[in-house]
Amino acid sequence: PEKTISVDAEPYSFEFDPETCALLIIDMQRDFLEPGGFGEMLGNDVSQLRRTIEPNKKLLAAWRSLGLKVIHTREGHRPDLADLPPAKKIRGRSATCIGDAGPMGRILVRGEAGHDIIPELYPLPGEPVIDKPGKGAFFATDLHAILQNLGVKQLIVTGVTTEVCVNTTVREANDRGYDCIVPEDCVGSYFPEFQAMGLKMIKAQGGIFGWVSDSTKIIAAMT
Ligand code: C5J
Repeated sequence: PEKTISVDAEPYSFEFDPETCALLIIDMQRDFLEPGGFGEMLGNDVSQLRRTIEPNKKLLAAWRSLGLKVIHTREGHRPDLADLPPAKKIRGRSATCIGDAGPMGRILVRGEAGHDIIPELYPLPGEPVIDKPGKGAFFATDLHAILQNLGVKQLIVTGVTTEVCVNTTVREANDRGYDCIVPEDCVGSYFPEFQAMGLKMIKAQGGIFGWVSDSTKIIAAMT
């Protein structure tokens, strides 16, 4: 039986049926979040991302306790790098790029320690993990097929980074017909101004790509 829950959100309340709403956690990988990882090696302040761990943990625990659908993504490439576009590889003209040896194994290569999801949010058996080569989680993956097969119509999108992989995924999802709500305490950027604008872009113009809220409001509405 359908059950509609209403969450306080911007630009207006988000209505959803938990049975057809999945929690989609984007790229909470060790290389982006952990001290000593690739992100920090590039000079980024990982604390800007680490503040999202605790809220994500709470939301994930609430979602799991109700037996609802959870999907995780990881950004990365095949060990032979055959799926790495040259345009992505040469980006930044950095001495160290994707596929090179990094502090936690080869950078953004599947199977390496740094590519894996942080232990705090580690997927449970049965929770799909989408390995994506791009920013958006729909590009060159089976995410859309999995969501269709599960009967999912709406998504709670969390993870990192707000302006890159979260924003791209929300835009891709909305074009494919999914409603997306983004809890701002569960998404992070290395750059505070991009965090603010990345969220503003989603909810502008009457919610052009989706809704913005907070995990405490979503959890409160569920219980
Ligand atoms: C993600 C990135 N996950 N910023 N990647 O946002 O390169």
